[in-house]
Amino acid sequence: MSRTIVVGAAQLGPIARADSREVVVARMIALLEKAARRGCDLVVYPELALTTFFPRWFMEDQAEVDAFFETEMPGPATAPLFAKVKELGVAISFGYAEKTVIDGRVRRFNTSIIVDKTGAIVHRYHKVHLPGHTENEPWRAFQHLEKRYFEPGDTFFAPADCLGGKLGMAICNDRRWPETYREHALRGTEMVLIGYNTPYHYPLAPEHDHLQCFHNHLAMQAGAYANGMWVVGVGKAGNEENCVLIGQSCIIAPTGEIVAMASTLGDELVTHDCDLDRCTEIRANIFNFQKHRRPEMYPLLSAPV
Ligand code: CDT
Repeated sequence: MSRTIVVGAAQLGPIARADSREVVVARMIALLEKAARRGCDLVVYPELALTTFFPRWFMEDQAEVDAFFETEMPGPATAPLFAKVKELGVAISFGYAEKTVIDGRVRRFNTSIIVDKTGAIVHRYHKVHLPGHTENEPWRAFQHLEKRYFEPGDTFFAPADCLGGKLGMAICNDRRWPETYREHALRGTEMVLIGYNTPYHYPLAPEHDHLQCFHNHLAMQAGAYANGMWVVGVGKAGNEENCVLIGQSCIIAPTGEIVAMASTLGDELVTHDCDLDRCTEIRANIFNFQKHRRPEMYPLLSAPV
């Protein structure tokens, strides 16, 4: 039986702070309809896909912050997206700010989900590596307050059974960490879906600004190759509220090759037929973990620093 799934990387252009969820969902649905016409089984959208990237602003009023969070999924604004998934029979993955209550405590996560072809949420991931800072740092051209608005994720880098394969997620900064991919691979993940919001300008080391696109692909291609799995990296791109975000959303084969890539900084869909059995090309050979991996020689890899 073929284990090829047709994947669409659905890059989103900028989302203004004033844009409503309804406006964004309509854009996502337009991409989903295009993906269905191209025969896609799965469409992947960026991190925090429903709103502007709000951690770039320092806010002290929790009500103002909470306006960017979803308390139910699907909610009134996202229900049409789930309905379209069901109507078209195309699975999706997207990120959003999640506010939830667990054991009587309010929790806020930078979340990503996989919704299967029936419109059911089959996998949920809470971002593990939260970049940025917690306090206002006015010297920056823009803030990056993920550490203020979210708590660190409590979900492992693990896959769910979906579309006949093992699909997992990571979110933006996670993609820079080799551990993300290796942990996924050790748990059997065959395809990692990664949404991102990455500015060209990195206030802590502006001398690296020109390397942002290079580092984006470098990390994801290395992760794909060294672990023999598909990687789908999808950005929010373009000039969003005077913060320019990189694009180059892409699909990467288990060999580390980019097989499809967006060429604009706007809403754009790129697709590829992804054969999940191609993971074996790497996993049965150069990175055969059972044969060649030496975990007893890497004890510090999971030890706290
Ligand atoms: N969203 C996100 O994680 N962005 C970071 C920006 C750099 S850290 C301030 C990233 O790793 O792309």
